[in-house]
Amino acid sequence: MNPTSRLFFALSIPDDIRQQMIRWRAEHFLPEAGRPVAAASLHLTLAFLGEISERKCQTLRDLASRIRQPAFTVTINDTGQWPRSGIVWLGCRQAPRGLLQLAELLRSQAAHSGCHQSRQPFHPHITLLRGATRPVALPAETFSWTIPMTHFSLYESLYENGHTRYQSLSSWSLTS
Ligand code: 3AM
Repeated sequence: MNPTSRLFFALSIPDDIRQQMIRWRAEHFLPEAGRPVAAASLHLTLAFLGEISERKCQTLRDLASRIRQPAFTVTINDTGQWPRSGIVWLGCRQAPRGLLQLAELLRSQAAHSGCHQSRQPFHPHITLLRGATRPVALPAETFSWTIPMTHFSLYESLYENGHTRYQSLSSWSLTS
């Protein structure tokens, strides 16, 4: 790892569901709607940590490893756009309590360790398109993906050859 790294905690999405999501996106959005996020990069962010030192990262890893929380199921059945941030997303009409609790805990541990946390309320989402600053016609929610979340992960955001990719550094189990 570099002396500082751009890190975030997130839930990973199983490969078969990521493939279904990008198929749905290709069927419902014109290419000019925005820049598609690569299938391998689809994830649900829990807490963004920013550019942090190895030491701070180790502190946050230690705290993450002590989290004892039951696994939960996320149903992805909603879509929307935030034109100001240029994001088209997939999300859930009703976020499960376990997801909100996990994000809240990771975000408060991050804040206590000096990682600035947005004041915006946490809105769990999977970013599908970026650069979507013009309003797009949102298709009807003809999908419902049910995902059992059995672990959460720490990711590094790497910018290489003009592309961002996310690399999973560690994962921790949610108890079943
Ligand atoms: O793909 P999503 O939106 O879930 O938007 C960035 C991405 O989340 C978010 O962290 C994830 C990995 O890059 N992110 C980037 N900069 C951010 C910031 N300054 C941020 N979230 C909050 N504040």
